[in-house]
Amino acid sequence: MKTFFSEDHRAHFPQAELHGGQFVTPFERPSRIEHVLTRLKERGFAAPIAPDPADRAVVDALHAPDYLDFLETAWAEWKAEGFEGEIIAASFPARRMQTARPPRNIDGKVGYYALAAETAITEGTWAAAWSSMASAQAAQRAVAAGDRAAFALCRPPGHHAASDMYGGYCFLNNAAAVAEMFRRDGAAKVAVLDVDFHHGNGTQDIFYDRGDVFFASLHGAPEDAFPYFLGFADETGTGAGDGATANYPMAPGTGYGPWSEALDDALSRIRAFGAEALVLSLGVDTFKDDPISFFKLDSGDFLDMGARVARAGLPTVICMEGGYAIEAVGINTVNVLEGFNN
Ligand code: Q9C
Ligand code: ZN
Repeated sequence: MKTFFSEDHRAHFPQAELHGGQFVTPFERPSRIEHVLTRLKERGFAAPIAPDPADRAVVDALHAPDYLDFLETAWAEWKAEGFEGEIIAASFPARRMQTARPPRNIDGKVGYYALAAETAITEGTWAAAWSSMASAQAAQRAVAAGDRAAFALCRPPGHHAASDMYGGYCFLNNAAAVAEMFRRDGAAKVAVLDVDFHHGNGTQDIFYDRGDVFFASLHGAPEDAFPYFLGFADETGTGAGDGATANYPMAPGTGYGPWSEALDDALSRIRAFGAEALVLSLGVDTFKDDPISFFKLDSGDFLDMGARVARAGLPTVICMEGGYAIEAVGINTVNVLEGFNN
């Protein structure tokens, strides 16, 4: 299995994450990736391939033009306003406020486009997010050209990014772009399976009214876990997308027994849907020692996870999402790939 990866992820290295009322070093940090690269090498995977630039048309199909403009220009506007720190959202359009028009002021714009305040934007965020998108797209092209599967070592992650919102460490929705590319290449139906600990609200939102892309997510129940306001079991899609969304919210302490039952159910739904290609949003923050999550998967469980996903028998692009138990992120991620391969 080829890995696609861009060193440009390093341009995004915020110093601040708002966590528990303090600014801490972000959980989503560049070193996460080093552990994956090291483990890939140890386990005999081929050297990562630097991706060609991303196709802008695919990104334009998923994200709103004003949102993309905002991401590209936010840092310059923030500096021009005289702000000294990193970009952190502080004012949100909450209940019964206006959501139709983005403010002119950059502080207002930031709140308009943010879905949460933990995620900082910095000078290099756009370049890094664009490179992450490029890795995802390159992995899709490898699979479209005949590879059984490919791994996009994306950073920053993407699944919380909606058409016009960033947050949860995500800016551009890499997995959604891969699904869209499979459709453009002629697959009538595509599935996105999101096994990150957190609900893939962005991906769900992008495809919620579409009948050509099935979205399934296994995650910490919204009552207890970020993003809190989406990912309930009764969200099943709308319009042409009615029945093409499946959510599996699970309680604190959930281990691999019940988790893998949900996985099998999601995979059988994907089979019944008739998907011709699969995008795996792979977060390994389901690991028992993850610092911000509450599932109890062991490292060995990730091998079995990969094997079960492979049994779907579909051309598959695996996109890196979350995972914050820094030392174990490499082992757990590569275990999924090895379980898939064997
Ligand atoms: N301060 C992904 O796994 N909540 N995003 C932060 C700790 C946001 C996770 C809680 C978690 C976002 C891609
Ligand atoms: Zn996550």
